[in-house]
Amino acid sequence: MEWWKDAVIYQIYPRSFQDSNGDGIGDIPGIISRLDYLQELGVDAVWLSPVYQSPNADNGYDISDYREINPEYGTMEDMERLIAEAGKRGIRIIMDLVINHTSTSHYWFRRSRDKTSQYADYYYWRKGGADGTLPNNWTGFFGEECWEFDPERCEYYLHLFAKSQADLNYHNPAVLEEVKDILRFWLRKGVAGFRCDVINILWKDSLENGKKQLALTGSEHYLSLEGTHEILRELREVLDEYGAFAVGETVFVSPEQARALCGRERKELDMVFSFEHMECDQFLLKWFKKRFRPKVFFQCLAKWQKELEWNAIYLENHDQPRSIPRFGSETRWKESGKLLAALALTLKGTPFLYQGQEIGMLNFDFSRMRQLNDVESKNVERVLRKFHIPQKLRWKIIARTSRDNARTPFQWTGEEGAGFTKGRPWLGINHNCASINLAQQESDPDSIWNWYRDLLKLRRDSEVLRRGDFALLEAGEQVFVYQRILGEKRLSVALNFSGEQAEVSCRGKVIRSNYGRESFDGKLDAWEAVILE
Ligand code: ISL
Ligand code: CA
Repeated sequence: MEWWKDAVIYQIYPRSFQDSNGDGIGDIPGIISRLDYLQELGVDAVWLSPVYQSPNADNGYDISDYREINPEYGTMEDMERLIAEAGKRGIRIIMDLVINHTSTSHYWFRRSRDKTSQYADYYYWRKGGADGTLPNNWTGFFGEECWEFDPERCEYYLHLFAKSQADLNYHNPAVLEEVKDILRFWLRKGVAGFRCDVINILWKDSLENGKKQLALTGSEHYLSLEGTHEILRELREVLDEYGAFAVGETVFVSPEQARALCGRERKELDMVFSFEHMECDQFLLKWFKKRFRPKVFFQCLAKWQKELEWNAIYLENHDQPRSIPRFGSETRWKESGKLLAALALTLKGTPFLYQGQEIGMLNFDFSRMRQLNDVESKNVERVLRKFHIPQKLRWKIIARTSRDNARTPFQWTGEEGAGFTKGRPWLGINHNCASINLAQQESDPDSIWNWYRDLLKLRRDSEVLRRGDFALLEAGEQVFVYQRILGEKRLSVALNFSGEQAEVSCRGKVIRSNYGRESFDGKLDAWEAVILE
C-alpha cells in the first residue's frame, strides 16, 4: 500500500528533543509527552535516531546491544509505550538501523577478540606489516585512520567511523542472520520500518589498498557494490514478512546507483537519502566550504527529481548544519525559513523534517571547542592541529560544519532550559531561544511553525502535491520554478532564493504565499515562495 508515499516523516534526535526527568538528556518518556504536538503539527511517522544501548561515542550510532534501550533514554516498556501511544495518534515509528558497525563494547566484539570464539569472524581482523604498518591504506569518514590495534587479539580491526565503531564482516553469513533476527525483534514490537545507516557500504569486496584520494581512500572497495545489493534483498524478505518500510542512507551515490538500490523491481530499499544537494556548497569535503549557488542546488534537485521515481526529500538532519543560514538568510529568517519549508514540502517524494526545522532553529552559538560534543568535530580538530592549522581557522572550519549545529536541544519555550530540561542540558541551548521557540510561534499565526503546519495540511489534502509528477520550469541564479502535475491538475511553485526581487513567467491563482499576497503578477519579493494553481 506504500503508505510512505503519502507520508511526511519527522526525525527525532532523542538526546535533544525532550527531557522528562531533569538529567539534561532527552528521553523516551519525553517523546511520548510530545506526541500530541507531533499530531498537531501533522506528521505521519517518526524516525527515531538510535535509542539502543550504547556507550555514546557517536551518540547511539555505536550500538552495544540492539535489543536493549539505552537507560538514559528509558526502558523497553517506555519504548513499547511509545510505539503504542504513537499508533493511537496515527503516527508510525521508524527505528534507526545501524548495521555497518557495532560498538566495540558489543559482546560480539568483545568475544571476537578471542580467535577461537564463534564470534572470531564477525569483524574485519587483519595483521599489520612487520614494520608497524597498517593492514591497508584506507582512510575513514571521521578524518582518521580506520585500523585500530587490539592488544588482546594482537591484530587490527577495521573501523570506517570512530575507533569504537568496528565494521561488521558480512563475508561471514552468521552476521546477516543476526541482523535479520534483530529486524524481526523490532518488527514484532510494531515498528513500521527502518532508516538504514550508511547502508550502501556494508559489503567490502576486498581489503586491498585503495587508489590514493584526498578523502576516503579505499572506498572503491565498498561503495554500492553487488554484495550490498544481495544483503539488501535478504533484508527485504524479512521486511516483507511485516509489510515494513526501509529508507537507506546512501553515501556518495549517483542517481543510477540510487535506482539500483531503491527501484521497485529491485526489492531492496523503498527510497534513499542521497547527498548531492548537500554537497553543493562544499569543495570535495564538507570541511571546505564554497559559496552556495542556488542555481547549482536547483539543478541538482531537479536532476534527482527527474532521474528517480521517488526521492527521500530532506534539507536537514542530525549530521548537517541548519538550513536557514546555509541556503536561506538569517537576516530574513522568517521569509527564508518559510521558503525552505515550501521547497521541502512541494517536491516529489517523501519529505523528512528534522526536529526544530519547523520553528526555524539556527546553528549553535558556541565560541569554543570545549562546548562541542560531536566525535567527528573532535577528531577533525585533532587532525587540523596536526597540520598546524591556526586556532582561528580551525574554529572557523569546525563551527560552520560541526554536526552539533543541528543537535542543540529543541527550543520549546523562551525560559531557561527552553522547556527542554529543568536540569543542565547535555549540549548548550542556543541563546536565541528567547526569540526562537515553539510557544511564541504557536501563538503567532504568521510564524514559521504555523506555515509548516499549514503546508502539511495542504499536502495532505492535495493528491497532486503528494503524487504528481515533477516538471522543471526554471532553475535560475535566484529562482526555482516547477510544476507538479497529476492528470488535469497542475500546481506551480515559484521560489526566490535571494534578497532581491525576481521575475518569473508563471502565473495562476495564488494558493499560498509567504507574503500573504492574494494575486500574483510574476514578481517575487525577497525570499518569496508562492504556490499557484
Ligand atoms: O556527517 C557526515 C560527515 O560529516 C557523513 O559523512 C556521515 O558520517 C555519513 O552520512 C554517515 O552518517 C551516519 O553514520 C554515522 C553516524 O555518525 C551519523 O550520525 C549517521 O547519520 C556512523 O554511524
Ligand atoms: Ca532525561
